[in-house]
Amino acid sequence: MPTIAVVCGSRSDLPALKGCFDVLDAYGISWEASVISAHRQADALHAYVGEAEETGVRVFIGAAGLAAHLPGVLASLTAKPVIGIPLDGGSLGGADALYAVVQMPPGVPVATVAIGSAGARNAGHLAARILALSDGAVAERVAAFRAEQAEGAELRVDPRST
Ligand code: RP5
Repeated sequence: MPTIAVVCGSRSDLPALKGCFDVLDAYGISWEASVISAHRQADALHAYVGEAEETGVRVFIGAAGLAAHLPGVLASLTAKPVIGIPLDGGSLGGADALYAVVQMPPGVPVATVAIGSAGARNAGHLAARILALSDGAVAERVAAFRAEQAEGAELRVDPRST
């Protein structure tokens, strides 16, 4: 039973999501990824969300490019948290997808992360933080990651040695 359902609109989106999968794996969080287009496979998307909820999915991550309605449609179909990743496959560099994902009407929230692979990694981190609210083991891993990250940020570079 996966804890996180990642849904993207096309197989062409999968490479941009690798960082999301890597982050979830690093936290030891179970996930499954599905390619289901909100525009091309609306009925299948509706059915999938119902099945995912029945199997215990706790957070949905939706990723799409162009007129990226997938995360918003996920949020219309579930009361679980939805994280949206705008992807940058189109001629507008992802601004089109960003606007589509972030500009949700009141009452249908999508927690929108950055465009592309940086956003994909943050979707994994944000999902972990949501789970950490009720899962002590995940909370410990989130804390450990933050500590490691802070250590890295403390590195000082001597300008004379560069
Ligand atoms: C969106 O259209 C997908 O999420 C993808 O980012 C974009 C292009 O899809 P393909 O034409 O590559 O299937 O729905």
